[in-house]
Amino acid sequence: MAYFQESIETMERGALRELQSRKLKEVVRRVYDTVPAYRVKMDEAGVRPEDIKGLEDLTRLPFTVKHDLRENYPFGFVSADMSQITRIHASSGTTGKLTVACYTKKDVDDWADMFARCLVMAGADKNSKVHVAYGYGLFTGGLGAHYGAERLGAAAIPVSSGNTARQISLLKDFQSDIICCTPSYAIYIADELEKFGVKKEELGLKAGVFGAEPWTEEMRRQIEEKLGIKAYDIYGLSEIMGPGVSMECEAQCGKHIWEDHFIAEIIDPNTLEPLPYGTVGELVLTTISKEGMPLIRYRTRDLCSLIPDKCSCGRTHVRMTRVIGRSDDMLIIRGVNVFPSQIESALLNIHELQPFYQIIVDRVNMLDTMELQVEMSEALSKAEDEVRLAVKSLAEKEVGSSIGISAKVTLLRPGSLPRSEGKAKRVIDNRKY
Ligand code: DLL
Repeated sequence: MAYFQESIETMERGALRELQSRKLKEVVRRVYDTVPAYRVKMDEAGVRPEDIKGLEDLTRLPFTVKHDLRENYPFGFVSADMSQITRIHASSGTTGKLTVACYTKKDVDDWADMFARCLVMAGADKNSKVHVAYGYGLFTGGLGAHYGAERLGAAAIPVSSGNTARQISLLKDFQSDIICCTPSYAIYIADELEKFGVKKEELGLKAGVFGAEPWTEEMRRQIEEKLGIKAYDIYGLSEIMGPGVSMECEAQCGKHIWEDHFIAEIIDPNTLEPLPYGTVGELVLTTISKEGMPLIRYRTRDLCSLIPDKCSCGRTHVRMTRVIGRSDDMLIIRGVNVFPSQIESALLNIHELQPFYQIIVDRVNMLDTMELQVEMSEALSKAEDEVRLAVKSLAEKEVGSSIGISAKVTLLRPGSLPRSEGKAKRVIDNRKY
């Protein structure tokens, strides 16, 4: 079994908890002394740094939410002296104002280690060539993967996203064995191969490190088949670090969260009470190593559960299941909660449909409506009308039984929908609230 930092990745759980306890105390003291917003929050909650004696006191601490960061835009949550900050990223999200993340040199160093651990899980080593097709910009994806590849001693290829024709010719010419991009961009690249007359066998790819958006097992199957690779799920968010907070090992049964740097909890997003292992709720993360912008009990809004069992790979760090969606991306249609990922699963189980789809929600005569526009395979687009009708009703039936409400499926010709080079925009909600 290959590891990047074996003694940490396989650390005995008792020792890991001890390490977390010690670091938690330090970080709480640090933010109380250096971040006025945390001092206010903790004073309001009636908790002082000396009350935190270890992990068992974690739940006494107040939560941090995105709104706190926006209110203190841009640098209100910085805990280090600005002279120590060596990197600034930001994510735009959907609501406008940027969320800023500041890192010291040590933070960037730790991040590189964590991404290097992730790459090893995907089978990379120092002989690897890592094609980085995450955007570089202010987004954390590109540089996160880049530094991880370099830390491993592999060759980082900073292609960034976009210009798909060039991506394909570089993949072919350089024979990169690892590709890093969003799953929706991976499927786009796979789809374009044919157009450029390139066979998957002509590429040297062995594995992909895909994340930054929710995706499903059905999407994994399609990517693996179309690119002839093993597709791994990687998770992260700018506020906490960027990509590599957690990733799947070769067992592909949940993503190991690097617990020497983060403490993970699952809470009920309504009552805010902690939930036991195995129950789906909102992931809350505390950073225990960061210097630039440590965050205490940060509510990610991402819904998943934690798997504490020992993993066959030998790593001891807790795993998180696939993120089914963000609580703020959940659609409420005719009173029913629906996640786009449930729709993706249902649609992609039908072979005649392609992984390019859009969910259009509207309100007609006071009633919510949902239309699923999905592209047909080449074969289906050339088939008889009756065959298409049969596939359309099958899709409507599958979606209906999966989410519990009816949706109209519209089959589109291949290539009709806009392609994603980064995070896919799946939902168009035309309802006026
Ligand atoms: O998306 C960081 C990243 C880059 C992760 C590349 C993985 C790969 P943000 O732009 O701040 O950072 O968006 C973070 O994206 O809270 C999740 O809702 C979502 N997300 C990230 N990875 C996954 C994943 C990056 N594997 C937000 N599955 C997070 C589902 C994911 N959702």
